[in-house]
Parts: sequence; structure tokens; C-alpha cells
Amino acid sequence: MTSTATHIGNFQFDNCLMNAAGVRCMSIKELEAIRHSKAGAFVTKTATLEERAGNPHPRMASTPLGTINSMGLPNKGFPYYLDYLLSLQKENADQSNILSVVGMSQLETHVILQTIQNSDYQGLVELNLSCPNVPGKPQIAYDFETTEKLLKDIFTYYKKPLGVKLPPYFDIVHFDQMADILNQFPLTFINSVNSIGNGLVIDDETVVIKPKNGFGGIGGDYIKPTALANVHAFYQRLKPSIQIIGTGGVKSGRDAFEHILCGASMVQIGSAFGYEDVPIFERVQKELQDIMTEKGYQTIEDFRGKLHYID
Ligand code: YRO
Repeated sequence: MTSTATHIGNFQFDNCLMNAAGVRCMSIKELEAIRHSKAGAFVTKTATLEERAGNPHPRMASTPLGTINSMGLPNKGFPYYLDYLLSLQKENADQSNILSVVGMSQLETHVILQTIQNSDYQGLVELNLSCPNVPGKPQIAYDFETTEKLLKDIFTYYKKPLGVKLPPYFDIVHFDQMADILNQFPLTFINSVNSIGNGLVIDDETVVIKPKNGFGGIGGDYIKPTALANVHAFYQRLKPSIQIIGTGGVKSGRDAFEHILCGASMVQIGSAFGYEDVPIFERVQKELQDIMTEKGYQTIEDFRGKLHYID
């Protein structure tokens, strides 16, 4: 009998498959649907301090190969998600989940994380480093000095298990530089990758989403090779105490298998979860188990990170 069970830090999960932040995870109703599915956990839509409506519609579109979005961080405000997770914690729900957060400024990020630190919340938190920084500068995760300073400041007061959600990187030196920064901190995990930023999809002669004159983050089939490269690059470089959640281009058991081969301890499904809804977790789990059975693997630790190279 094969198992897709895993752990992140001290948290155990029956299934290594879960949703990716942003897809069908904004309301308690959506989160409850994931919680009662075969997913091993849920992550919330990244929450800001205050509720946000997000960008004008249409702000997400699909193509045969994936998705483009410029949602603009619509969410119900961080207290909505914290209160919900605290209520689950109180009733001893048999599973841990992930609270995704980001501030609209570094100060707001500190206010959110200080509030979590001072609360009874004992679960995992993911900080979305694709966060807005000062205008004219790139997102935090593409600004290495700012990332280092932000994490330094956070870990002066934050003592609970924390991970960061990273955008994809495309240069070996950037893998080296970001890993050197991350290795300085007691992070529990990284989640690699967020959408590939600022793509453009055109239908006939017109863009397909309204915000940013059509520019948006790309997900789905387009991004699997980039996601796998990022997962494996960080697996090769991070200290073993920082685990990896693999996200990007997962719609089958084979895709999840490849993320785990690259080093992922947990695997998230974004675009394809959007298309298929909660039945996808059982389908992909079954497909992954069939591959494991055929190869004689009983747990994901039997092959995690064991990608083969050519001599
Ligand atoms: O537009 C979003 O809410 C969004 N879409 C993504 O594909 N990834 C994200 O991290 C977010 C939220 C963060 C931001 C892009 C709006 C700064």
C-alpha cells in the first residue's frame, strides 16, 4: 500500500497534495470544500490587513495551456482568515493548514505578523514575497537587499513556523543569491513558484484581461519546466531544515511525481484546481500512487529529491 503522506516542519499531512494560494480559497465556504476533500491541507488566498475588492473584471482568463491573472489581491482581510483558523484550531480539527499573508507595505507586513505572533495561532504561515514594494522598484522577492532586510526584521520578533512564497527565478546567479539569503533564517519552508509575472495573452486583436492593459501572471502548463527548475535549484542550495512546497504546472500524478523528484515535500495545484475543483485532489493522488506502485515506492521519501542526472 502506497502513502502520499508528508510533513512540513512538525505538521503532518495525510496527502502531499493541496491547493495553491489564490485559486478557490477566498471564502470560508471554499476553504471548507478543500478541507472536506482529499487534499492534505488548504492554503488561504493571500490576505492583506484590510479587505480588498481587487481589480476590475475580467481579471483572469484561461487558454488551452494555462491561465493569466491580474486579480489584484482580492481577499476578505487577514482577521477573517485568522479567526477561521483559530476556530478550527479550537475544535481540534484533525489537520493543519496554511495562512497566506502579505502587507501592502513592509510596515503592514510587520503589523500582520506581529498580530499572528501575539495570537494563539500555532499553524503554518506563508508570507507572499511577490508583494508590492515602493513604486519604481520590483516586487520584494526580485529585490534581494530588501528581501534580506525584511526577513531580518521579521525574525527579530517572529518565533512561529514561517515560510515564504517565491516567484520564479531565471538565472543561476539569482538562485545562488536568493538561497544565500534564505539560508540565513530559521524558515520552515519555501513555496516555489508563484505565477510567471507579466505575461500577455491575446485573443484575435485584443488582450483577454482588463487590468494592466492585459499583463498578468501566467500559470498552468506554460510554467511546469520553470517551476521544476526552481524547486530543484532551491533543493540543491537550501539547508535541509528549509523544506520545499512545489507549485506550478501540476495537473496530473506525473506532474506531482516530478515536483517531488525535484525535492518538493508538498505539492500545490493552482490553475488545474480552478478547472476541476476539489475532485482533482483524489484524482491526482490516485495517479501519483499508481506511479509509485509501479516503481515500488511506498512513501514519497523513497524518491523525493532523487532526480537522476545524465553522468
Ligand atoms: O493578482 C493577484 O492577486 C495575485 N496573482 C498571482 O498570480 N500571484 C499573486 O501572488 C497575487 C497576489 C499578489 C500581487 C501579484 C497582487 C502583488
